[in-house]
Amino acid sequence: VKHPLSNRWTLWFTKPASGKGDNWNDLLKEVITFNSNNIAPVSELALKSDYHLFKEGVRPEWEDPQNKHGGKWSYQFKEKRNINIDELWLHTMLAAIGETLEEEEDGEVMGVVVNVRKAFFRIGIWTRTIGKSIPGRGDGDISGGKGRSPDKGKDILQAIGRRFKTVLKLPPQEMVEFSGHTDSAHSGSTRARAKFTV
Ligand code: M7G
Repeated sequence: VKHPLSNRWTLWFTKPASGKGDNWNDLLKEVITFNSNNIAPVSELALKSDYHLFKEGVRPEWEDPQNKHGGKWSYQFKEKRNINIDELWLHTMLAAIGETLEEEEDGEVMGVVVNVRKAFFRIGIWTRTIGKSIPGRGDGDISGGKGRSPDKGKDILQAIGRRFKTVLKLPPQEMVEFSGHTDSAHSGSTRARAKFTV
């Protein structure tokens, strides 16, 4: 059994001592233990299972206020036996956590998803926008809310798509597809028509 991480990791914090009387044991605190080893690897999940890793406060649903104007980049691996889905999913999660999929100011990436289906594994990256301004947000002309020009929204998404492709180690001729969640909801499936590809 290949686990996503080979060790459990704990982040510790040492509180600054306030005076001479402080003892080390009271200052040293466990902040969080990332116990990935207790999580079943994707390769062992039953068909129709998903994992969703999202920013705190965002539910992995189209309906969430922070997703409802957004979309996703996705890729389907149809040769299920020939790919190491555990490693691909780990690298996708690490790219999301390490924030290497976008520039800090973009604020597009909401989470990452893996779907286990009969004919394929699908990995997706959910974005806050589809590269257009969000009406009624009062955040200016475009999605980022920091004075992006209209074309910049789509450029940002395409840059995320290209980085996604690198994380998945896909050859140039393989395309990742972007689709809006609204289309996914209307078609009743994620297999909605792609808006663009890279
Ligand atoms: P999927 O798992 O994205 O793709 O959607 P699949 O068709 O390859 O399995 C499967 C179904 O799950 C959809 O048709 C919806 O019924 C339901 N579903 C999936 N998502 C992500 C959502 C969501 O965000 N909101 C709602 N309401 N249903 C969803």
